Amino acid sequence: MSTHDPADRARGLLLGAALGDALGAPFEGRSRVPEDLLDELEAGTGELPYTDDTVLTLVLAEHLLDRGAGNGLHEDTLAENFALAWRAEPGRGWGGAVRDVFGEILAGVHWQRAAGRLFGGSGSFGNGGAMRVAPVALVASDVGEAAELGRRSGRITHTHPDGFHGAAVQACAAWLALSGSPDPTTERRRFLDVVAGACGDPRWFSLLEQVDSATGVSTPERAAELLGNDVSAVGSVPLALLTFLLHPDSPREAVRFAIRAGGDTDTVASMAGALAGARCGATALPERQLRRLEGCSRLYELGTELARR
Ligand code: F2R
Ligand code: MG
Ligand code: MG
Repeated sequence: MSTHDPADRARGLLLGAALGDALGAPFEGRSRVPEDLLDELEAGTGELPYTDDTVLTLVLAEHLLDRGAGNGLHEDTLAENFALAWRAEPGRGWGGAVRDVFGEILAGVHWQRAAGRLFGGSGSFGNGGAMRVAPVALVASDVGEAAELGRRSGRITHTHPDGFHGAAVQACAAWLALSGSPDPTTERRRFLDVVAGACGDPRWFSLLEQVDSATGVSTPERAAELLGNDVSAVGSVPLALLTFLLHPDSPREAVRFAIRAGGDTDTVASMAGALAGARCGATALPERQLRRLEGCSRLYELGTELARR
């Protein structure tokens, strides 16, 4: 159920993202995730550690808070902070190429050059820009600004258009989920059209059309067959948006659906969890799971502080 409390929504966005990441992480790379394994994880009592997705989401959220209202982001500082976070915690399950970018940044290479020369100069099309982008929705004043901040924060490591437009799409979806309009329960098509319009890239127009066509699916497996579930932005952001549109009023169901679709489970569940968490608020997240979530208090505080700004 949606909430009208902005602070609850902001906390829901950050905590939903982290919870999706932490619950999805044990299954990352599996083609299928049986329901009983997921039930077992949910019913457990141990800590739920997060991965690279949340490490970078935290860095971006802290950066936006430091910058203050209306000041957007500062790429050089953010690039350095991303790289320092990688160096501090190299065991968080990072993408293969992005580690090289961070290493080069710390060696003094400018982020534009380090990211731009990946893959023979085409840049990374991975979902790393999209997986960390949701906090920009907390400072953007409209969906257009969310798209712009999404593209700019994504380009720091992902210079391939698929990579940074993917970040813009997830940023727009997070902004709309926070704002509550268009309503994803009654205006799915309009929700996707606004995201596509704000992103403005023709490739994403057609990918979002495919999301619209997939809203009739009945299983996560079929959703993954139709939209993909891999580490590329085009193979994961559409699945995250579909997941949210199918379960807008239940962050728990959204996260479960994303994980059961297999593939890049931590990342798709994190992106879908951010969207459903933003709409429904932290109060709609399973309390038992939040108590087990690594970094829960810091994420809660950051949400509160960002909402205050
Ligand atoms: N890396 C992982 N998971 C695997 C290891 C986890 C294991 N449990 C462990 O603990 O070690 N997950 C994380 O990576 C994804 C985000 O990746 P990101 O940040 O986009 O990284 P990168 O390296 O830029 O891209 C990922 C891969 O995509 C392929 N690729 C990208 N652009 C390409 C291009 N232009 N041409 C060809 N291939 C390209 C490469 O294989 C990259 O390594 C998230 O899932 C996060 O959870
Ligand atoms: Mg990860
Ligand atoms: Mg992942």
